[in-house]
Amino acid sequence: MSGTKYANLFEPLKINEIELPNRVLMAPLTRNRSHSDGTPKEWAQTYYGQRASAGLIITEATQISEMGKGYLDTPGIHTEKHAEEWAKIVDAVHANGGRIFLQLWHVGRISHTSLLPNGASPHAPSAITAESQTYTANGFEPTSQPVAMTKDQIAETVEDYGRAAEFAVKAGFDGVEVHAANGYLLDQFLQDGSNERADEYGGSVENRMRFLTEVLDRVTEVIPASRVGIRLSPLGQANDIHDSDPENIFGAVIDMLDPRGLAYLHFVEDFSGKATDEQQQMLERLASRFSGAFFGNGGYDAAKASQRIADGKVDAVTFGKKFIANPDLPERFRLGAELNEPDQSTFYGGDEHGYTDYPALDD
Ligand code: 8OZ
Repeated sequence: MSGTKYANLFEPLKINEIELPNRVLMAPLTRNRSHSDGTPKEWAQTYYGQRASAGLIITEATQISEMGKGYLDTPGIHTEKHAEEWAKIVDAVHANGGRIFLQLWHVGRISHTSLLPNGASPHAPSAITAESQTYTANGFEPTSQPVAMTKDQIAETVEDYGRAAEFAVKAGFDGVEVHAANGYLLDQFLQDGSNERADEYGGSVENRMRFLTEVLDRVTEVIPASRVGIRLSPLGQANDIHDSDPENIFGAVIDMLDPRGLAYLHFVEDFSGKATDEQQQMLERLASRFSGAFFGNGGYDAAKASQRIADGKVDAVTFGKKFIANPDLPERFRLGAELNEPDQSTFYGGDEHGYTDYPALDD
C-alpha cells in the first residue's frame, strides 16, 4: 500500500484461532474511572470503542474479587452487574470491528484497608508489607500490612479467578489476560522477596509457581487456553517486588506456560526506561523459551516496534500512553502522522477530559 510506513506493523498476526489485523496493540491501562462498586461507567464504552482499531485491546486491570481491589474506582468482574456493563463495552468494540481481552487482576498486598470489605487487611503470600503506595479516597497512602493467606483462602482465590473467567465469558470477551506482573498477587507468590512461605506455596520454584499454575488450570477450565494470555514483568520494577534469582523463577514459569498453548506471553520489558543491557538480554533469553506469540511493552515507538518485529524479537507490541492520547494510533503509525501528547494529570481518575476527548486524525 503506498504511503504505508512500518509495513510489518500491519501484517496480520494469527494467535491460535484469533486473527489480529495489525500488531499495534493497546496495553492494559488503569484509569480509575469506574463506580466505587467496580461497575464500569457508560463512558468506558466510548473510550474503548474509540480504540477498536488496535490489533487487540487488553482492558485495564480488573479485580476478580472484593479482596482483589487495591486502588480507588478500578473496575471489577465479580458480579452480574459488572458483567452486564462490560458486555456493553465489548459490544462497542466489536461494533467498531475490534477485539478485546479482559485483564484479570488481584492486587494482593498492594492495597489499603479502606478499600477492602469491612476494613480487611490485604491478602499476600507472607505478612510482609510492600514499600509502596496506593491511591485511596484520601489520595496516595502507604500500602497496609498484609496477612499471609491460609490455604483455604488460596483455594477460594483460585475459585474467584474461575468465577471471574465465567463472567468474562458472559460479557462476551474474546479472551482474558492473567495479570501476573508488576508486583501484584500472582507475582508476589512467584518472587522470593515477598514469598517466605514454608508450605507447598513457598520455597522451591515449583512451590512458588503452584498458585499461578492452579489459577491457570482453573481459568482454562472456563476459557480455552488458546484465548488466555499472561503478563509477566521479570525485571520486577514496580511495587517493591524482587527476587534473588529472577531468571531461575521466570525461566521455570515460562517452561510451565509453554506447553499450555496459551494465546500469548506479554512482558513488561521496561517500565521506567532504566533497564540495563544485561537485563534486556535476560528478557530476550526468557522470551526465547516461549514458542507462542510474544508481546513486548515499554518504551516503544513505531520505529522500534517495526525493527523488533523484523528482528524476530517480538510478534506485536502493546502501547500504553500513546494509546491513551491517540485513539487511532495504528492509523497514525501507518501514515507517519504526528501523535497527540498524553496529559499525565488525567491518567488516573477524573472525567471525560483526558479520557474520551483525545481527537482522532479525522475528527
Ligand atoms: C498504574 C496505576 C495503578 C495500577 C499495573 C495495574 O501496574 C497496574 C497499575 C498501573 O499493572
